[in-house]
Amino acid sequence: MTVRPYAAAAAAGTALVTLLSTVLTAAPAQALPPTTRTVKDATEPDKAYDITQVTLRSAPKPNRPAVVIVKHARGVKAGDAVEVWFDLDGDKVPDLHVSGDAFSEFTVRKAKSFTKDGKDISNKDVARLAMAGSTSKIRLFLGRLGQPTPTAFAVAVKSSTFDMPDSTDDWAPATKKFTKPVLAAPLT
Ligand SMILES: [Ca+2]
Ligand SMILES: [Ca+2]
Repeated sequence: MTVRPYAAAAAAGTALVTLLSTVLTAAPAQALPPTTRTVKDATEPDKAYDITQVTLRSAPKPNRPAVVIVKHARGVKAGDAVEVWFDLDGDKVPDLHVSGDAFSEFTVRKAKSFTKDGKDISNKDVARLAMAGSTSKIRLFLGRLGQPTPTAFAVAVKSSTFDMPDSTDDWAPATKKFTKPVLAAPLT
């Protein structure tokens, strides 16, 4: 009888191999997102808090965060603000909205669209925003969102400065548009 667990494991292993080969065979048609992606944004002196680059990076391990690095053309000043929307299911509609002001608190909310937020989930510690120097860094713990954990994410980033007209807002990659996705974490 002692062989049974091994037989079961072997059967499960065969099933996994079958599944993997199915996935791998299907891969060329639907390539997996990469683990990192960098989007350059135009240098625009007429923007209040100009974004010049956005980098998305997968979590290196399940307990580590995925990271979004936003580069700005100058150092952060009081009154600057950054907002990041995340698309977690590839439908190009925001699911999560992180917003923060320089030298102040940030807020994490579920999102329904670029203009409508849902529940405030700041206390779940799903995302953290830090604005320092000429960099805004967002760390993303997607495992804390509950099941199923998203397999990939894309971002839309907006920068602005208090008391400046909307026309000086900067968006990356473009107004209310998402980057292409990266994996939330490497597939193992
Ligand atoms: Ca820009
Ligand atoms: Ca979505």
